[in-house]
Amino acid sequence: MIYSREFEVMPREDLEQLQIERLQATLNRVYRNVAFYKHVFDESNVAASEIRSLDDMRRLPFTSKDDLRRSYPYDMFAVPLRDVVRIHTTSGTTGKPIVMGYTKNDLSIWASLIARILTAAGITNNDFVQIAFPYGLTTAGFGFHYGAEKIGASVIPASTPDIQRQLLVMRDYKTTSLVSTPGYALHIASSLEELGIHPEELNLKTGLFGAEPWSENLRSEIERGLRIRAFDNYGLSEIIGPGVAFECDERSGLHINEDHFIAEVVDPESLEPMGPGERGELVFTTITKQGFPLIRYRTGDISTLIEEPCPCGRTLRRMERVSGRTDDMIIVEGINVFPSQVEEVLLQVEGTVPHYQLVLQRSAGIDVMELQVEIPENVPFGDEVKRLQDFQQTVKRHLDSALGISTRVVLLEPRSIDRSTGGKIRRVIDRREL
Ligand code: DLL
Repeated sequence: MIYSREFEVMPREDLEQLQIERLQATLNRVYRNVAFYKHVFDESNVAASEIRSLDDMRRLPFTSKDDLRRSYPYDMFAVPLRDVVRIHTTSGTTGKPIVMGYTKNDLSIWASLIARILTAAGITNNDFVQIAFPYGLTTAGFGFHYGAEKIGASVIPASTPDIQRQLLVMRDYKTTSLVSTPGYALHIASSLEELGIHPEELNLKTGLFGAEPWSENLRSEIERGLRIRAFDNYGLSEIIGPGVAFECDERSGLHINEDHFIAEVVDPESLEPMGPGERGELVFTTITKQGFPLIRYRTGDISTLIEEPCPCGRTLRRMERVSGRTDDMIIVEGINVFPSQVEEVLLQVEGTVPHYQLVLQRSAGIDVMELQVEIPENVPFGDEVKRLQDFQQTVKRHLDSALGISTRVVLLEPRSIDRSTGGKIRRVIDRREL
């Protein structure tokens, strides 16, 4: 099923024409309304009027996460604040998050993009859609909510991490579609037996999962455990939230909503465009957003574009599922964490040394992040047990509140973390099997 037939199966030539027209309008707007873009366009000697084809886009400067951090909170907004009707931010609370503003029109487009994703997975107004993402500053909960309402589904905003309540709601309210992270879906699947619920008692048919990397293996495991068909969807807060790309019934690559976002894949080092089928960093330009438009935004996500047409009939190009990151960002329970954030927090706690390692594990679908940190050389290990306990708890408290997830903190003897690779500590050991 196709929600926006007019755009999703538009002949490529028309789609590209539409993209270029929308791009030009966006470039003019950001040049006029966002000081950052006026400055960088002038500096790179490029005028919006000179960008007449998609190839010309290469002349435009990139936008990075750091540019957005520097614009905290509202400097990238391209409309007066009175036109902004919703604010969301990126996850992780250390330092300054990136703040996004949406106009009424942005929200309406966003809902229609989510409606596409749901429709492509076969979800209709006959479905009960249980949204198990948090409803709050981050984009997932509200993003999915309005899209599901738009197609007339019965929306269950079950924004609770409490797995038992989640499952009772699912069983008693006859949920047919689950929207969550893949990790959470696995967690639900593994809890069924424990709570004495048989998958047959549930009415679940479909799952829509995203916000973190996952694999075909994990897909099969979730499908078996919950007896559903599972679909991948991709997005990022800065570009809109969920709603950037989605799987259709073929489930071989994710269709990018190219009538709203222009996708490129570049070499993360040279920033030159990659050839067809080559892996590189995904870069997006928003071409309809009013509140928070972005030009050539570097996502840090690694993927490739699939040029072959999809048997489903959509002409929107596909991207392969995201296979990694160009930086060291990790996603734990749907929350984006940078080791540098952890380091920042550690350094704020008196007496810590920045010799640490993050070890990630997944048990019964739950991600566990353990921070292993060496105690300073001048505190003899084993001494002053109480002091060490206090220290451990202080580190944990700071970390939990800064990252928004619960971290296990383990203290180690000085110089006990492996430094065999050139004296350097590997900051992240990811033992989760995705
Ligand atoms: O995760 C938006 C979202 C919510 C997408 C719900 C899908 C479903 P952020 O918190 O800003 O936004 O995180 C964005 O998460 O750059 C990727 O690294 C990663 N990511 C998102 N979806 C996928 C996916 C939301 N399907 C970052 N596969 C992105 C792999 C994903 N990674």
